[in-house]
Amino acid sequence: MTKIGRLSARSLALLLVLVFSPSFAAPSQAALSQAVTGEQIAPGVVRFWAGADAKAFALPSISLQRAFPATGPAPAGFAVEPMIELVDDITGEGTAGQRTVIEYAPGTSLYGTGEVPGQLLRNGRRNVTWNTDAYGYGNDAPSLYQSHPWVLAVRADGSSFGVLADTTYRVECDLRETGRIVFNAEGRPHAVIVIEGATPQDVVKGLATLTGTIAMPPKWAIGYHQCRYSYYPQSRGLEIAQEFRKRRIPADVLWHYIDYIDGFRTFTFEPEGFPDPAGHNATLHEMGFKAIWMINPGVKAEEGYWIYDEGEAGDHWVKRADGSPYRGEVWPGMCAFPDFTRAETREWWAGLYKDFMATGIDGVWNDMNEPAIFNVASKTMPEDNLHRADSELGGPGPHARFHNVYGKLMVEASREGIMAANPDKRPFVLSRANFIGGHRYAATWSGDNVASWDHLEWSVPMTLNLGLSGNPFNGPDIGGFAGNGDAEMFARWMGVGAMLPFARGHTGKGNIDKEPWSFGADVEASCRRAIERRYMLMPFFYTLFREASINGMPVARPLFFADPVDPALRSEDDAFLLGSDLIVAARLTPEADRAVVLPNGIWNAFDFNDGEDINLPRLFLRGGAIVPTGPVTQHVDEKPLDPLTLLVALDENGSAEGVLYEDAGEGYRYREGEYSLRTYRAERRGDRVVVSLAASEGDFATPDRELRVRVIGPDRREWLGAGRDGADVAVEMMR
Ligand code: MIG
Repeated sequence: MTKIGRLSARSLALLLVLVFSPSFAAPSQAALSQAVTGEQIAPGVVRFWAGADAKAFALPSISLQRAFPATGPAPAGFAVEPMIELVDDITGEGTAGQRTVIEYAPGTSLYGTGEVPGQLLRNGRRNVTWNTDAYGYGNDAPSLYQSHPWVLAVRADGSSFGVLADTTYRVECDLRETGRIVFNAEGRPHAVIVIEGATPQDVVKGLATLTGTIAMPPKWAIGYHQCRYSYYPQSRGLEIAQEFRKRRIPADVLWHYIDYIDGFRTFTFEPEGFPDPAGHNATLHEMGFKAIWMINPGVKAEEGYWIYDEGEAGDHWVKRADGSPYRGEVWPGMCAFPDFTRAETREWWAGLYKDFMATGIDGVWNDMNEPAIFNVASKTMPEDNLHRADSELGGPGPHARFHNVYGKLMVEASREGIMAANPDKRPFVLSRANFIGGHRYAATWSGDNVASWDHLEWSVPMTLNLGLSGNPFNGPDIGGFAGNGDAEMFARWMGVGAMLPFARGHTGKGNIDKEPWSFGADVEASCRRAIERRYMLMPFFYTLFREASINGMPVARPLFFADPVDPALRSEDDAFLLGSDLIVAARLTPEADRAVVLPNGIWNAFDFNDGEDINLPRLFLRGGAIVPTGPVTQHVDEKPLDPLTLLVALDENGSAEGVLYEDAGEGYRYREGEYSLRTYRAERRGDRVVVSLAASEGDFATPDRELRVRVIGPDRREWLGAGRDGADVAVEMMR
């Protein structure tokens, strides 16, 4: 590895400068810099260090799902050779850190970097990992709510690599200079993990082997969610739920936010507006709705409030640097903050969910967990606050080290608590703050966006880049959180939002109503069609979530996944793939209809008899694909999947294939084999297409049901057939 020699010369020079500079004081971070070393930790995955001393001095990883001991030396000729140096001043303000530079060849496109505003392609951009309450963020906001020090690079030839700066400290991820990826990380030395792959898909899967995958969510969580800040009192929420059923707009979940909380004392209910949460939840359940309620981390510092008293007695709070109590202001006034870096505190917090969930709550939303603090310039707690972290998190340290994982550790605790409270159910947690790897505990929404055309456009690339950063279950506030927007914007937002992995309408306090019917009959019709599409595609969505849970492939994928060599797809922001078979070409601008760039190969336009609706995305099915769909239902459990309708597009050889995954949609019996994974295959034989069940696995009893086949050809030509699922179905193709 030639660059190592060059590197050590650099570090040596740096060391000499530092040794002879008058401000040099031992121990120096830079003095730890030696020749870069690499060790393989998985096939195609190499972990680099600034040298043996740096490795010895590094903190344990909080990104990875387990330790990943070295399996051998870096393979000879490994394509990526990072230059890593430890420096005593990474910020220009005297903070020690580590600089990593990775050079890349012309024609390389950069993605990932987690939750970032603006376009998909990240070449030329800069962001800083520092979880931030970023209400109404702009395109130049360096830091949003979550942190993913991770870049995915796709070379001109379609081969790919990814780089993870494996540190929880603040990292400037600087992609402004052509040809160089630069990570400027504060804090102690850290590993730089490089994943090399033949395709970007390989690298994303490689990231999932390191950081884990999402667990299979409850099926209802993939339905449509309705939210607002706030539906108050509880009867208002019920009215909203009833309105969905009355208007025949499918929905699965109604959300409850901070205004249900008694004086914002977390885990309490305000008795006037919410006198009977259990009864309220039961009524929602009768209507086929699930209920999600919000829990915030800040605990009102008030003697006599039992959670505060317990936290005091158990010594659970984050402290100031000098060990005195830290208090910060949030909704309840002055608050204490659980120190989630301690297992003991996480267990305590998890236990608080037992009685809360017993009121019939189905899922939990953790908000404000950057943690957001009011009335301070930094918007968060002092960086020198003390966390008494357990040794597996590297032991005690300053907030600067744990800030970016505060939300992640909180949702880990929340998830544990919910699972303990409802051991037979799959947990659902939504979190505003998180860190790379935290997708194992919580889904994401893209924070307090704005009801503007810009933010509508960013909805797609933000979702895609999060997916490329290992976090597949996410989506924007449909309709925009800040401000009102207008009817056309809302309709188009619903059109695309209903096709994103997490689909929730939401808006902030004081805004106009933003339910699907709030903008008049035409927009209501568009919203109904958009959400009906999601429910017709539910068998497909569910199958894609299963894939994400197994190998980390995102549900929504960038268009370039269809052809990583085609430069025309590298910066496509409006269109994306669901799985690998369906293109969603969204309409994200007022009036004008942008041209859709389609990948090479066969992509057949189709719709659900809703193609005239200008607010809905256009859909294209890949030649060679079979996509499972079902009837419109008002919620996911309303009725069994019958009939099953397969959308079939033939490839150039006249064949197609696709899978359908099913299970109970809840619980864990699928892990004991109670699932159904069916592979369908279509073959053209003369003027007929025969669709057969080619393989079937698992013990889940699918209904004895009708199978409909819709063969979708070029130029919107279609041929229909029907039979029974399990038997061959022949479709006559008239010429
Ligand atoms: O500062 O719970 O991002 O989605 O509706 C407001 C009320 C606090 C911020 C969240 C937003 C939520 C709101 N919360």
